[in-house]
Amino acid sequence: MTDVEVPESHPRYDSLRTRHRIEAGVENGITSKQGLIAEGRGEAFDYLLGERTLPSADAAERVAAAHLLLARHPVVSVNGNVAALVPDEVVELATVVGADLEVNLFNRTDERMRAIANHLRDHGAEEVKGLAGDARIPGLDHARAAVDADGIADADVVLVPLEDGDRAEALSALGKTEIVVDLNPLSRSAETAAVPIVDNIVRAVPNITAHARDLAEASPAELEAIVNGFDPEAALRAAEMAIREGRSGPRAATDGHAKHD
Ligand code: PTJ
Repeated sequence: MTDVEVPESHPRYDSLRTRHRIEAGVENGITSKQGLIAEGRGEAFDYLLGERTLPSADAAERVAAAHLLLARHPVVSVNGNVAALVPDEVVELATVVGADLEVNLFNRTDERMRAIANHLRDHGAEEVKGLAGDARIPGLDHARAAVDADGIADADVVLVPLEDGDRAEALSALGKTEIVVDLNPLSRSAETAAVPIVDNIVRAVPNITAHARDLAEASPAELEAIVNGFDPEAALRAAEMAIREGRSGPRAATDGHAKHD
């Protein structure tokens, strides 16, 4: 048993553990109540994807690592779901690629901004941006537009997991290279991104870090070749096909017997 009282032998152990983390995030003032709904939506897509990283997502995660390593100023944006699900993992990724961590919320409140920043510090972050909120993303309403002048406003590459479509579009309109992690391949954020990663954040972030470690000695020319060889539309199509055709879904994974838990 674990701290969340789910036996590891349970067929849906990973998904239940993820759910409990989001619940705890809400209880600790980190995750918004809407974060629960977003998690449910994500779970449904993940179930259809077979709860695994597709080869197309793995390729996109390698491209994301190459972008972050090439960047002048990479920033990893953290919202309430990301902070609850992968706090250690985002701190590690930011360290490996030399990125800033910035709290950036859809439902922004000062309390939640502070709670998330403290939570990331508890998980090893030295500096957390976002609290100054002294710059604006044009074209968005007040709270969602707030970013740090020396953070996302200055970044050339931003990793924005579980982003809402409007802000994803606004960020990409600023000419920033946007890497989006979203289990829904049809979402506007995924469609807007230079690098859409259709994978669960709990698998995607550690895998981007693993690719970044692997590419640590690569030359800029090698990294650029990886970035230039990527086709975002093909990555989205591959994920959509996997969902529609169910080739990688739970039925295939269990040899014809769908899981009913
Ligand atoms: O903490 P805040 O205030 O910034 O709010 C964060 C949420 C996620 C609540 C907010 O941005 C929101 O409402 O997002 P949406 O519009 O519900 O979109 C969330 C997207 O993330 C959906 O397309 C989900 O399928 C996807 N998603 C949910 N859980 C995961 C996920 N993608 C990857 N990994 C997950 N674990």
